[in-house]
Amino acid sequence: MAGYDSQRATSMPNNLESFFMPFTANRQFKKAPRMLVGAQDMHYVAVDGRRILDGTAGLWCVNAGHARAPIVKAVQEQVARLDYAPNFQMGHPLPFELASRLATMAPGNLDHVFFANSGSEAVDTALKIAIAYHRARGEGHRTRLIGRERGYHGVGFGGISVGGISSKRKQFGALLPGVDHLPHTYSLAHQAFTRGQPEWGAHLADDLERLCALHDPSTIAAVIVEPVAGSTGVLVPPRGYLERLRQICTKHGILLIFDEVITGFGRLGKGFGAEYFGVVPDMITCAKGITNGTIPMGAVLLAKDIYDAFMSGPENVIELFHGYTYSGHPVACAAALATLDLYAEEDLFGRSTALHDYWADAAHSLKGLPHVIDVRNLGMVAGIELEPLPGKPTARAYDAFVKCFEKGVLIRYTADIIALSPPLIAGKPHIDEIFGTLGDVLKAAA
Ligand code: PXG
Repeated sequence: MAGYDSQRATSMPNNLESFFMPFTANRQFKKAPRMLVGAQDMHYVAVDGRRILDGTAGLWCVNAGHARAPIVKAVQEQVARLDYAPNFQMGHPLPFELASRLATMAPGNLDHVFFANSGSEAVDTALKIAIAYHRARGEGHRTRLIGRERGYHGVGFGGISVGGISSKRKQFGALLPGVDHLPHTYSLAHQAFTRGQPEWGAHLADDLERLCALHDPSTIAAVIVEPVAGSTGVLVPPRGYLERLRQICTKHGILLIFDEVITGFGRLGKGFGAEYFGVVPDMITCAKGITNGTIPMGAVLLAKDIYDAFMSGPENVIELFHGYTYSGHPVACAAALATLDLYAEEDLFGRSTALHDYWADAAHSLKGLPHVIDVRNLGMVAGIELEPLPGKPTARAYDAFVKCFEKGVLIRYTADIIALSPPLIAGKPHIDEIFGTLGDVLKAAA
């Protein structure tokens, strides 16, 4: 019988072979699978019935906690009312509603929104808009894109080209031409065990002046950075760094794009990192927490003057030849609107801000445990860097990840860095359990 088979959704599949899993060691996983079959609030349920405390909000996305009733209801009602409608030369009410809600939340004059379905699509959209914007203003020579070493901007060709993590680029050929990179902002020597923003490193933004001198600023369309680099292992921007990038971009007519796929929607206690840092970019890319991870969605928030630059020429001509079948999908919009309501009704950004100090204390309590060479934190994010096992990079962090999972806590690792970012509904007991379990695992592994 066609329909939803709950047995199928909650039992171990007979065949694990066909699914080519993303960003996964497929053979290793399939020998010892970690299978999740349910979730509620702060916990996952594994296939063997164990509850697993979610220390990572899924993949940095379930900011309001799992399976929240108002979001579930909104999705169910919308899919039954209007499952799909195109937004090409047509429309339905929800993306208009959602765009104006996001415009109200966004800092400065970022008051227009282009919808995509993921962070990767949001990034490629923003890069394309940057180049097309300059062209629309008669500056078609501005085509270069500047990213940053250790930056992560998803997996599209644009995103991996401006991205700066070698493992995510090297399998894929020559990438986009005309791209350069700023240095990353991390120094173990100068920043180890800093609480919050490091004092050292604002001068690294001046490298943008060097790239301007090298390429001529009139060839540069945009600079894209994550306000806090997440995926590479939680690099917190030095004090004054983002401000300086903003100044240099403004001076040279270069658009500044903040990739807020992780820092958006409360991760730092504000709607966007831009608000937290008090630096307004020209565009913000976001995804993940926009729908609490329930339905795929990404978005680009852009300044009014960027939108206005496209609104010239005959009114019957399409202004931007870009978009996705699912840009502004009705079910994703319903999920996003319910999510934004929930964030506001429960004051989740404010409530989690009240725990930022507690979170920082808990994270930094790991200092001194075996092989912990750095702890970094900001908002409801922490990175714990481990000394790599000689000749076996990533083994130590992977081992901690597996052991924590066995003990009922989900953590995330990249290289030898553990990244933690629980749902914003986390309370002190959850924070204690996350760091307590991780601490026990690190001690036992010594
Ligand atoms: N930009 C940033 C800053 C991201 O963090 C993307 C773009 C791409 O989003 P999509 O939705 O296309 O995946 C991301 C995604 C990790 C991890 O473990 C981080 C991401 C994805 C998966 C794992 O840190 N970030």
